[in-house]
Amino acid sequence: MPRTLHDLTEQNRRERAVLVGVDLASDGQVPTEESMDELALLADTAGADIVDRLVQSRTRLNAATFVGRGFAERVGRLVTATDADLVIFDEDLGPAQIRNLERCIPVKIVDRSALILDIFAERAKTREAKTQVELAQLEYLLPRLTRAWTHLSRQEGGIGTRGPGETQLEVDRRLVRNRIAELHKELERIERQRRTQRQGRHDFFQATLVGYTNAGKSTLLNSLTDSSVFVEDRLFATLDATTRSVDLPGGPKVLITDTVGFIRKLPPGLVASFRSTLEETVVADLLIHIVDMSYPHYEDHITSANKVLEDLDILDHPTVMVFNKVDSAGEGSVERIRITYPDSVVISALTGQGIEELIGALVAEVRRQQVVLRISIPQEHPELVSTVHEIGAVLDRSYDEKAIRLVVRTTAARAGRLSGLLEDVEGAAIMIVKEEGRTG
Ligand SMILES: Nc1nc2c(ncn2[C@@H]2O[C@H](COP(=O)(O)OP(=O)(O)OP(=O)(O)O)[C@@H](O)[C@H]2O)c(=O)[nH]1
Ligand SMILES: [Mg+2]
Repeated sequence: MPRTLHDLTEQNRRERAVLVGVDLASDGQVPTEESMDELALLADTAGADIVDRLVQSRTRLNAATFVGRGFAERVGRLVTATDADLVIFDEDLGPAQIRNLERCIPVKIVDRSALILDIFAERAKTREAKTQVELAQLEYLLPRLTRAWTHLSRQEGGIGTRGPGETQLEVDRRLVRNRIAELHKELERIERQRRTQRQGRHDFFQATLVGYTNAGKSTLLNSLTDSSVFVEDRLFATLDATTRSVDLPGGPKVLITDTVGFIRKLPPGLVASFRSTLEETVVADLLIHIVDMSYPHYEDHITSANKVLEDLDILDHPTVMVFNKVDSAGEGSVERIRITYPDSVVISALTGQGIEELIGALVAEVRRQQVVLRISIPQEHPELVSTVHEIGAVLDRSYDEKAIRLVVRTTAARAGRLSGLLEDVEGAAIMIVKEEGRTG
């Protein structure tokens, strides 16, 4: 559709946003200013200029309007005075709250989840990421499909309206639910494909980079592999999973996967929707948890990342903590980390400092986990041979009258899973012949 120059300039104009937060007394949360700084960064990433930010101190939230009504009116006046296009709240708002706030605030109101989903929508490039984002957006939209949203249908583009928002608004919930069901099916298809791709990877030790967004995960993968995964000083540069093989000097070949970063207050449903991308994290033998140590409140990032890992049920997976950006970290931070995280590695993915130590730690971890098994599969169950192939590298195979005998190199955890599978199979046996960690 041809666009007039006017349209184009209108479209390219960055939106002007007012940020609003609440400082709840003693909620034990992140300092509000930190959270607001991050909200500003998110808004900037989404394409908005911040014209002002307001924080209200309260003892508890106002159920009807989130902030106090008087405060909401103040925000409304500020919006008018500053010619702002939207107001972004640092917490999630209920549909009724949005409706009530709209009585005092004459512009679009967006909450933190909507903002994050918006960034994801813009950044999603692959079919998988797009499908996952659309699903998360619709799950977010569904309970909010009320008349309050119809004002958005007149808008074109802009924060909070990208993606399905503008087309689905006039559509009723049933249609949205149908679309959600379709997307679930589509994701199942993608997940199956992904599983097929993953076959052939079982021979190798698999590590996945996890951590807060912008911690330097992609930069580290690049520096370990000489590849060029997209790196940017913006939030959520990566929304896909990229796997590269890395020859650890003096060690085995391992596969390292870079994936989507985490953030505090991730929209509910986003983790669930990104299940297929995050599956790479779930199947990993090792998590490499990257932390940006130049950020003064990095502990808070660790907590937020751990919360996502907990949601994925992998908080207790073997993990190496890696503190990145030591080149721009504050004085004394290395000493503090050495005390509070004695087994961690301090690096700069950018300058290469500490990378050798990290490689050493990875090699040690691979050795620690690796085992060699002798497995005996009864002739009546040849199908179990492929199950064995799915857990490790088959080094040797022989046959006798009764059994197929395999020698397999894998990890202790995978061996444990296999052992569980073979438990009830009569005549099957599994035996550890070598724990590499012990014998070197
Ligand atoms: N000073 C410094 N900057 C770094 C270092 N490592 C990464 N960065 C910068 O941090 C920013 C984010 O890096 P990425 O590698 O994109 O971070 P990421 O963890 O992949 O981020 P997401 O994909 O958004 O989750 C970029 O501007 C990098 O150049 C480092 O060791 N030192
Ligand atoms: Mg990245």
